Parts: sequence; C-alpha cells; structure tokens
Amino acid sequence: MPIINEFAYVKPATVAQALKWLARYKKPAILAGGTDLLNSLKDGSIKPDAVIDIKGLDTLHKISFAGKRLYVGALVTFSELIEAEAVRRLFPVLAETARTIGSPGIRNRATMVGNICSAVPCLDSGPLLLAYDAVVTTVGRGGKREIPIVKWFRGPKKTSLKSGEIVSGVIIPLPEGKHAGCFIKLGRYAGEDLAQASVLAMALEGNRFRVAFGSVAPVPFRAKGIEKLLNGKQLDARLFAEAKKLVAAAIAPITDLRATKEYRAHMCRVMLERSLKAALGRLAGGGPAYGERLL
Ligand SMILES: Cc1cc2nc3c(=O)[nH]c(=O)nc-3n(C[C@@H](O)[C@@H](O)[C@H](O)COP(=O)(O)OP(=O)(O)OC[C@H]3O[C@@H](n4cnc5c(N)ncnc54)[C@H](O)[C@@H]3O)c2cc1C
Repeated sequence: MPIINEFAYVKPATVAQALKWLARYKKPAILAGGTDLLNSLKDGSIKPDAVIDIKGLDTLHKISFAGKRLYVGALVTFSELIEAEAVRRLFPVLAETARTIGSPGIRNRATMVGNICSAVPCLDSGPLLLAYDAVVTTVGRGGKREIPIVKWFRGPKKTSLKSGEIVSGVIIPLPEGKHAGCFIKLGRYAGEDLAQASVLAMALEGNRFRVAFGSVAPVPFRAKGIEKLLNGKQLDARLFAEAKKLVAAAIAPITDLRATKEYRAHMCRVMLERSLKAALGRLAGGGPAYGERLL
C-alpha cells in the first residue's frame, strides 16, 4: 500500500531542533522505529503535514541503571532491552515481555516508547510498566514533565502527551526487596500476533502482589481489587478461586476479529492463576524459567 498523503520530512540533530519543528507544523508526527507510524501513514488513518524523524537524536538512545532506577530512552528498541545487562540481571520479566513482541525484525526497530505512544489496548509494554509503577518523561518547549504511567493511558490511542512534546524516555524503578514477575500473553499463534489478552503478575517479598492486565479494556490497567485480596496472604487454592472470581468485574473485554469477550474473560482467569504461581515459583528461586511458555 503506497503512502499517498504529502508531508514534509525533517530529521533534527538535536532535541531543541525537534521541538522547534514540532511547533512549526500544525499536524506533525514523530517517527521513531516506524513499525506503527508507517502503517498509519499507508492506511491513511493519520495525515500529518510533517514527519519528524527523531532517530538521529543520540541523547534519546540510552539505557542506564542508577539509584535503583532503570532509564529507557525513547530510541531504545525491544532487542536492545533484551540484550541490556541491567535488564537481564534485574528486570528479567521485562526481557520476557519484550521477547513476545512481534518478531526479531520488529523488535530490532520497535521502541518501547513508541509502543506506549501508540497506546493501542493490546500493547505489551502496558501491563509491565504499570506493574513497575514506571514514569514517562517528556520534554517540550515549556520544560520537562514526569508522568506516572497510571496517568499516561487516556483511552485507545490516547495519552497524556501534550502537543509540542516528545517523550524522552521511561523510568522503571526497581521494587524494594526481592521480587519476581511473570508475563503471559494469549495469542492466536506463535509469531507476529497481537495479544488477545495479557497478564503480568509480580510477587514481592512479604506476600505482596501486583497484577496488571492488557487487551481486555480500553487501556491496560492494574487490578487493584485483586491485589487487595491477595496482599499479605499465603496464596492457596481457595484464594486463587476467590481472585479468579474478581476477574469479571476487573476487565471489560470486547469481541473482535481476534477473540470473543467470553474467551478473553475465561483465559484471563487461567492466566491470572498461572502467572501468580510462576511469579511465586521464581521468587522462591525455582521455575518456571523466564520465557517458558505457560499456555
Ligand atoms: C508485524 C508487527 C507485529 C507487532 N507485534 C507487536 C506485539 O506483539 N506487541 C506489541 O505490543 N506491539 C506489536 N507491534 C507494534 C509495535 O511494533 C509498536 O507499537 C512499536 O513498539 C512502536 O514503536 P516504534 O519505535 O516503531 O514507533 P513508531 O511507529 O515510530 O511510532 C509509533 C507512535 O508513537 C509516536 N512516537 C514514537 N516515539 C515518540 C516519542 N519519543 N515521543 C512522542 N511520540 C512518539 C509516533 O508519532 C507514532 O504515533 C507490532 C507491529 C508490527 C508491524
């Protein structure tokens, strides 16, 4: 499918220059890896008057770990996240999540920041960043902002980014004490498929839990009711059954070409129990290994 809409193409060398270009056009679009943007340009769902290619902004292309916070710059791809030493050592569930995205070709181009800027309900970074209480950092001509991820997603394809701003990166705080996570994604087949539903469970020392869902509501979200039920308790068969009963009220799935809402709801219950058990197993130093298929 060709791109038939005309637009200016600019490639700034600095963030300041990018902000200047952003202010100059009425409907600018930022281009990072292009894995979503190019499709939107081709199908005409967006018609920008300028495409601002930020790939030359080296300051946005860094991963660092300091002060118990992982910083992921806007140009860091999923492949780079999987390879990063701090991610492998301290955030294995981040690598587990990143490995489920698209294919190696997509992961080599697609950025985590582009993923949260596209903000489709099935984005895989959503549950992960919510479970970590991540913070989105932006820069605009009015200055810098830090937006808690819980306030970032405003609806399908809607975020808290203001006009004239660029996302500079994401801060992912390392939780206090020992913790382990598990991401399970339901897809129609192995390969390049978007999530029909996804769950990220995190177990922290002291019987504390974080649970986030994706693809079963207009935006990814933390299931606070389920967390409240589980926190402070030893999980047993009765508690798993009670937690699964809360799933229906927590999610709002739809029926679309990828799945029925009934199937999504059923599988969310299955994935909730499996992800919690896997997170607890990992916290205890056992398996299943990160990346092992649990569906
Ligand atoms: C075949 C295929 C398979 C896929 N599989 C998955 C999958 O399994 N799971 C999944 O979650 N996603 C999947 N995706 C989507 C995923 O590739 C994208 O969401 C990707 O992460 C977006 O990053 P990007 O760098 O390519 O962004 P781009 O396409 O360049 O941009 C995406 C959007 O974000 C905006 N944007 C980008 N960077 C910034 C910034 N720094 N500041 C402000 N706005 C910005 C752009 O203007 C655009 O609106 C798939 C895509 C394809 C084509």
